[in-house]
Amino acid sequence: MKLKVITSNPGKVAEYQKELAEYGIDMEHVRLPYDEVQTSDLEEVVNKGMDAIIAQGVRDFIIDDSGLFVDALKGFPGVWSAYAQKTIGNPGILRLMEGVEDRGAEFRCCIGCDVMGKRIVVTGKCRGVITDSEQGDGGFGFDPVFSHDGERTFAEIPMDEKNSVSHRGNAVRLLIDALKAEKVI
Ligand code: ITT
Repeated sequence: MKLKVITSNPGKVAEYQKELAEYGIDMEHVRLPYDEVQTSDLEEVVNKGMDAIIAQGVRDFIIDDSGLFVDALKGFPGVWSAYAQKTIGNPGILRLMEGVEDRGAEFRCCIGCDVMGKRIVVTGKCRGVITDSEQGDGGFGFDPVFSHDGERTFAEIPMDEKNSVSHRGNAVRLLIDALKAEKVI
């Protein structure tokens, strides 16, 4: 089976490919612009995005809306993560966290999957901390400033290890359960 991953972010496609290949699912990277509504709810962004894509006649796809929610910043950048990453970047996040003792943060990933006429929406989470400096050059986005174990950042660990604990890995495991329940795989 082939599923389109509709995203501007090749890092996401690589993570999906790694996790879903063993179920005989091939990922095809597709860049297809669609309107992302601005709300504070990842699942609403995904559901509205899926409606917009289906309205264009596209089927059998995955979209993923993710965000980094920092406790001390009251959940910022959250649903505005892509904008924050493009504007202030990781140095900006580190500056906002300068001198802040509470380093707690949570990555969340909401996956919307349209497959064989069914709609599956699942959300995975991963708790961790914001580091004091950027570390590592693997991964993408906020990976160099997020550590799930308080020792190494997501940019310092292999993709397999990131997937075994990450928000996206957890969301993919929920997606696999749902695909099995729907007898898609
Ligand atoms: P889309 O085209 O799929 O929307 P995007 O990169 O804009 O791609 P999101 O809006 O879902 O994706 O992501 C919000 C931001 O969070 C974006 O800057 C990502 O780089 C970052 N991000 C998402 N998942 C991440 C991960 O696993 N590790 C680090 N940063 C991540």
